[in-house]
Amino acid sequence: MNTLISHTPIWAKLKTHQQYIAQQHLRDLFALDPKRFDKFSIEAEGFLLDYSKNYITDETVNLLLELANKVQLEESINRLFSGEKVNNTEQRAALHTALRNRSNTPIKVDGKDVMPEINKVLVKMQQFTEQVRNAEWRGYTGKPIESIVNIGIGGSDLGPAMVTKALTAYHHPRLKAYFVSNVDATHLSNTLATLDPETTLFIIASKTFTTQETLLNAHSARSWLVKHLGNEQAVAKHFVAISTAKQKVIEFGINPINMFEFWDWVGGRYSLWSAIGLPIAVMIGMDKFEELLDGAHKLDQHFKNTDLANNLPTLFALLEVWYSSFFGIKTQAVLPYDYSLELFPAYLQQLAMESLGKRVTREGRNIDYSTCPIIWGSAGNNGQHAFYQLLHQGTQLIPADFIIAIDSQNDLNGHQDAVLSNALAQAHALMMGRTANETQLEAHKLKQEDKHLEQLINQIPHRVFPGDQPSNSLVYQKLTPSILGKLIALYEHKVFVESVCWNINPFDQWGVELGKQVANMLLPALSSPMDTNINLGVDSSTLGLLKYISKN
Ligand code: G6Q
Repeated sequence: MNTLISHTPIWAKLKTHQQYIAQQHLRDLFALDPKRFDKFSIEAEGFLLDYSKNYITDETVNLLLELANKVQLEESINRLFSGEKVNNTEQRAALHTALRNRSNTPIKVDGKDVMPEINKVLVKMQQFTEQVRNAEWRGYTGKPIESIVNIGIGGSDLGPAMVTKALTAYHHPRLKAYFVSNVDATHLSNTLATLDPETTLFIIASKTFTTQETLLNAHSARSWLVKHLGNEQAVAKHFVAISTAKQKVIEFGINPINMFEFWDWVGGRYSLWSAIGLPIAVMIGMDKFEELLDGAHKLDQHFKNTDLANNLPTLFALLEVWYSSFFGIKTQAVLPYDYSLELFPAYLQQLAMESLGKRVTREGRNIDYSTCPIIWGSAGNNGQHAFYQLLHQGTQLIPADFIIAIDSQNDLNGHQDAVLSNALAQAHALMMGRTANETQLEAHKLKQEDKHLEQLINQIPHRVFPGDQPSNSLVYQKLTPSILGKLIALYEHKVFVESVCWNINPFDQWGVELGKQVANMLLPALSSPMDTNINLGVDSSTLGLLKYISKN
């Protein structure tokens, strides 16, 4: 598109509409329309999405859908699914949907159907996971594997770590999973300190097999293993690799037989559906891993085949575009009221912020509207006793996603009702707030209970809650592999829809590449005594820090 979307009539209409709607309080919108919940909630694919607590009316939704049509969202969805090179800066397809294409219909990249290769790797994963789980795969000294250590970072860590944790209820009873990502030796050392080398299996997960953090951790893990088991040959029984770079895996010393392949059309943060999901599959079994894929596939079908007005990812995304580009929000909270999803906000941070944290269009033009807000959050109840204060009485507009499981993975008397009442109470209180009048009434009530009136009256300004914080509530029955697959796919497609509205490429990550490049440039200056006259071409602050650290 040559014209920036912000210079089109539909954008102007949304801007004008925003000025009108921003003057309403959310509680007034509810007072005006008692059918708001019925109107602005939908049930699909095992979810109830209640988006009624947002700054929207029928007109808003219609205008946002007009925007989606203007940017030709449906055409873009088709391009994504059909294997077109939608990652235009790297000339690659983005086919995470093919990895979970359970219908097995052919999907072509450069004229070649990718499904046979995908299925081949799935079969290899199945054989391997069964061997490990059934204790047929044994360590060098003949003992069954008990600990799985995934060594990877970014996309090769966050997705598998989040899913593995979320599905703890499905873990094999003999196996424990660990995820080592940080290059600070403390991460690996603390993990290894608890492990027995004879029963530990390392999964080295790196798409490129060049990532500094992962390779250093992998080499150190290898030395630890060889030192304890006394023979290089032990590596074959304790190391497997997941990568697109076969030669580099061989150079590391892992036999390609123990390598699980994936392809350059799988983006790091979209890769948990590929062999990168191996630690998940080992922990929960291949049948459950396939249920995760099945769930995601069902959500893919929903996204592809449902009209935009009833399309979960599309509605979700349009709301965020609305807040980010028209209300100028800077941050968005993700609040799972499902402890199993403890790592979901961190996972989502990468998915959204690495995909949408961009400032030029697909064609490389500077954009003049806000894109991705900062995504943050933590498991619901914990957050209430920490940062929710700012949501209730701080100065910023912060939309929130409440992600709510009706049933917990575990059943202890009274616990789940407490979780649910807190979730609903918070969404309600954030939206309604409490006015000065209501606070005063409460003060008088408290006075009758013999509280000190003067103090209560002085507290009124502090006890007023403006409310008017919008939120979505996404409710499901229980976190099964299938529901989790759907949830992740829902957010993946949400990110995609936003990228289409903003006309940015969500599948590259030049910011990550820059970090890798500069760190590699500075590394030699730290690993040997520093020549004080060295010209690294860095600013005086960085040079000063380098010299100080090198000296000490
Ligand atoms: C993800 C990013 C990035 C990547 C890591 C690890 O989309 O590209 O987070 O996953 O940098 O890269 P490797 O898998 O190549 O080690």
